[in-house]
Amino acid sequence: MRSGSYAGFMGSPIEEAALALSRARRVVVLTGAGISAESGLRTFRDTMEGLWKSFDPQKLATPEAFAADPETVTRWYDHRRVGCLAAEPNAGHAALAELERRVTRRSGDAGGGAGGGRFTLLTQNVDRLHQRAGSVNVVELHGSIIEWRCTKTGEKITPGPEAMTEFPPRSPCGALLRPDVVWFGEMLPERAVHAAQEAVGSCEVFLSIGTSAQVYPAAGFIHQAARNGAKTIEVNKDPTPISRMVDWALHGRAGDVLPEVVRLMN
Ligand code: BV8
Repeated sequence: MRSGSYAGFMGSPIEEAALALSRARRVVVLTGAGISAESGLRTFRDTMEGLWKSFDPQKLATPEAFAADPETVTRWYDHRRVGCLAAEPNAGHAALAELERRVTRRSGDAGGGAGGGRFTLLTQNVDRLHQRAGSVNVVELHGSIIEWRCTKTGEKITPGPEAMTEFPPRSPCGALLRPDVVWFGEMLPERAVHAAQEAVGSCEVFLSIGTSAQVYPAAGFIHQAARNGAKTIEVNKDPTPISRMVDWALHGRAGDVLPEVVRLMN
């Protein structure tokens, strides 16, 4: 971990991280499954009943798996979809929505530049809980499980809250429906990658929350931000491959740490 002292201020890591966020005009946040854990949604890796412990992602989260067994893949995804719709955003999601409001409310730069601060929330999550918590500038790097799309026309539909009854589901034209997520081996949406690159290229603070930092290209953004001189903060209940490289590693649950960071901001 790089030395944590910030602009001569010597406080605790969380106080220093809060000070950095209080002063930043361009902030990027990356979230992973860990921020939704306190909403009751299982993560992929970190617990015995993690999604990937019970299901091998290469058997379910790839186009090849869908082509080979569309019924099993769509049953798994519809099960998760219904769970996401039944879940509620938690205090961590709410704190990020408040952080966005504070950053974007900041006045123009010293040179009287127009517009307030810029806040970009990059998420690997497909559950749409950030949007339900009030976050506005959300970039869904890996798509959304709430929307599905026709494999023939690309038309998107939003199934209702109840579980599907036909597997694999079909679109009105008769072709298979698939979740509008990015599977392993698939390119991320071009608009999402462009938005991420643009935000990461100019951010002053990069905040990584609830991710094991192992899936690319999402896991590469913090390194790009650090190379561009951004201060980096991690919030995670466990150490990860980036815990030693960040300026401030805040160990704890996102639902506890994030509200405390916002409370400490001036
Ligand atoms: C691509 C949607 C071009 C579907 C997902 C280098 C460059 C580019 C690609 C690659 C590369 N190397 C390898 C690749 C291929 C691959 C990849 O990265 N593989 C990994 C396994 C090595 N990447 C791709 O295929 C990407 N496509 O780049 O296209 C290409 C293609 C092929 C080859 C080259 C280039 C597409 C990746 C997207 C896959 N789709 N999701 C779905 O949801 O089913 S990935 C999915 O898994 C998530 O979206 C997320 O990204 C990942 C899980 O990670 P996390 O979110 O971090 O969750 P995890 O459980 O792992 O960790 C949770 C963390 O939270 C833990 O640290 C835990 O301690 C913490 N935590 C738990 N509770 C709390 C908490 N923290 C705080 N508070 C708590 N309460």
